[in-house]
Amino acid sequence: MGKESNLLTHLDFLGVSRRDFLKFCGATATVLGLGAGMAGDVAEALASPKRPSVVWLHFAECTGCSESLLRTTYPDVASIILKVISLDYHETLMAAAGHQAEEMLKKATAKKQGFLCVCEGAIPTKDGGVYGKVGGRTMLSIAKEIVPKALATCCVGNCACFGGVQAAKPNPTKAKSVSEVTGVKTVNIAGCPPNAVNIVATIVHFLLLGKLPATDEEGRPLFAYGQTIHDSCPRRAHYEEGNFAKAFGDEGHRQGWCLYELGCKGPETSNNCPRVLFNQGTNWPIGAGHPCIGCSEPHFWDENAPFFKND
Ligand code: FSX
Ligand code: SF4
Ligand code: F3S
Repeated sequence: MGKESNLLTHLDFLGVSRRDFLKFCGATATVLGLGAGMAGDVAEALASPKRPSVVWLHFAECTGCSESLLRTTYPDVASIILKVISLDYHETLMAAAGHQAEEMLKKATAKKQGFLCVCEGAIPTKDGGVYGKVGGRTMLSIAKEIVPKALATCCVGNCACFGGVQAAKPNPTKAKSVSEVTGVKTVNIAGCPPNAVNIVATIVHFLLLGKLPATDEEGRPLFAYGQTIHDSCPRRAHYEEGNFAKAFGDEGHRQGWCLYELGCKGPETSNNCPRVLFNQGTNWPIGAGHPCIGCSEPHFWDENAPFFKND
């Protein structure tokens, strides 16, 4: 507990309360299926000075995945990620720029204890990758250099996992997933964007147990993607009873009936949205009356379009 107490004192100093931190650890343990009683173990894993650093690489994307992480305000995940997990390199969040940033990437990837690589975005491959560059280097060459050196790589968002919107037809830059480009098997936190809870839980799983979580055949962690949206949708009873909204804004839609006939892809989409919700547990797409578009499935932009039926 010594390390943990030091960490808690440090967090108090940084403005993250002890209560919030332990609540965060309990919530993360619960999402991982470990039980809230493991909160102390999660806290200890995060406090360990031996934990590997986390290097977050940006490729071609809308940065919605980082936004999803940072918009979680209770507990303040951003503070926890930045100040506890030690995100040693994140182009959007770090203060360093230019040569100083390049130096930080070199240092973070050369640490003795190794590093966990988190990738956001797909990688343009056409014409030697010239359609995506960071600091004058192609994303293609950065991915090929850094990803194979990592202890493990976690893809955040549909773009990094499967190509996402960048790879949608006609895919003018021939964008590909991190795994296709590097040949490295990645853990895929799918979604456009994915839920911050699942991103954090996967990173914590690695720091706590020294390995990435078990996955399905698409590389998605089973703790989050082991069930379909339809399996735990609160509108499921309406589906079973044949109560379907027929048009946006009609009586059935206003009464919270099933959105299947408006194009809902919940039955063939694996994700835990109905159980963990978004924005600090406020709501989720179907809760707001929007059909699931299947954003955690490979190639959903092409395969699930049109997203709505409203005739
Ligand atoms: Fe892709 Fe992430 Fe969609 Fe955007 O950066 S998964 S376009 S929400 O944000 O990569
Ligand atoms: Fe299934 Fe979608 Fe209907 Fe929910 S709204 S019960 S996920 S079809
Ligand atoms: Fe995406 Fe469907 Fe969840 S669209 S956010 S998987 S409800």
